[in-house]
Amino acid sequence: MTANKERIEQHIELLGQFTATPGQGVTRLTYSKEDLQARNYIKEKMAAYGLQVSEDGFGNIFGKLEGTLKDAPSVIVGSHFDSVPNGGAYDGTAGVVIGLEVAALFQELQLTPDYPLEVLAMVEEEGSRFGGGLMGSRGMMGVMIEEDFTAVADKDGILATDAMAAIGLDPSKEKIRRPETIKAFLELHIEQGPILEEKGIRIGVVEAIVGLVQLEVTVQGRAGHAGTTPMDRRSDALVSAAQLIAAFPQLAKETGNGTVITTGRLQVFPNGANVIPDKVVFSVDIRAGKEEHIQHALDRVKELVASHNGVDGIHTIADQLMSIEPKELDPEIRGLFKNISEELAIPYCTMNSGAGHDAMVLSDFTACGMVFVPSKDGLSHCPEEWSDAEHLADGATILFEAVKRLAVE
Ligand code: HGY
Ligand code: MN
Ligand code: MN
Repeated sequence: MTANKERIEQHIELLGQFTATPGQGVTRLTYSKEDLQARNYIKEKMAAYGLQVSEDGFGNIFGKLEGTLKDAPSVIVGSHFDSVPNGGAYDGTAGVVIGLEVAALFQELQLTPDYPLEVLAMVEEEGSRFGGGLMGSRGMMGVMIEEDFTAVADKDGILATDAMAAIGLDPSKEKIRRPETIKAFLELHIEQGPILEEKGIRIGVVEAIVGLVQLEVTVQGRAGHAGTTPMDRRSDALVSAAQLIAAFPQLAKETGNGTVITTGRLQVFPNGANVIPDKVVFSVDIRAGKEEHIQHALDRVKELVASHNGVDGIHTIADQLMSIEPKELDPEIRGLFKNISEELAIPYCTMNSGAGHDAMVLSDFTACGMVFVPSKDGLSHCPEEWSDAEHLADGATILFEAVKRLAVE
């Protein structure tokens, strides 16, 4: 049985319309109007494919196809459905759509699994609204505790729990997913890099995912008049922040081993053209394949930030928002994906992921596997993000076969 390319393409296209920035990529922030539109679409399709639909206390969406075995753990297929600002239509969404496609294939074949199948659409993987990232998966697996969640707010001070209620979600619902209720978690994702396309290969079987640390650095200076304040009497927060950020690429290079450091978000206060910046807040995202390299780069970043503290009236703080160590994915599931690809004569290669994924969180609690499909020109986290529906259909067929072998005795 092969997946339905047209059905996949249609889901991607329709979900891509739920964006706050039409014509400028997909901006779908967690618990926003666009979240609600996508949520309703996903729930409607889950129901249409015969799944029992539910949402947890974070707003993660579950669609369950009961199995013949009572109270047996589920094989879960899914990903996230939030986005980065002005992102693409495939990051996360493709994995949710493939979950829907697997459910549709079970329905078409009137196939009842022995272990339940669940399709999962998770919230706030990107951290675009509430910072950190992997919130839906960390929440449901209890990695982020209740009181931390109730304190979570966006940059406008809107609490996550209030934002949930504003779109009709109930934060008091059950939050924790007990690990013993999960047999395996499978995630299809776009590669978000150039390797598969350059190799001319359709499927990547992911072996490991880099670890990452996210910091928020605050540089506190003193506001002043741009015209009347002599240069030697300034505590300019933006000059200090700029010097720090400009030093990160060299730090990453010195750490080596593929270590990357990125500042993607920066806020200047009060942000007036004729005002010496009083305060700057910026993000630092550090990644590497080995924990020791992440730690080395993190130590160097913290040292550098601290070196500006107390100099010329500048004060600096580095807050750690989230960290997750590198993760190896389940060898048996990797082997399953390889065998199925060979049986179906679908060219594949093994590879590591430079992007973070919800599977990193779940892999501490259950067997996890990921399959990548090529990203055109290796682009992602931008409106140009695109993957071929043929490749997505290949991925769906592989995941469908894998679910059958994991869930049907
Ligand atoms: O940042 C990442 O790697 C993922 O897109 N959240
Ligand atoms: Mn992403
Ligand atoms: Mn993603």
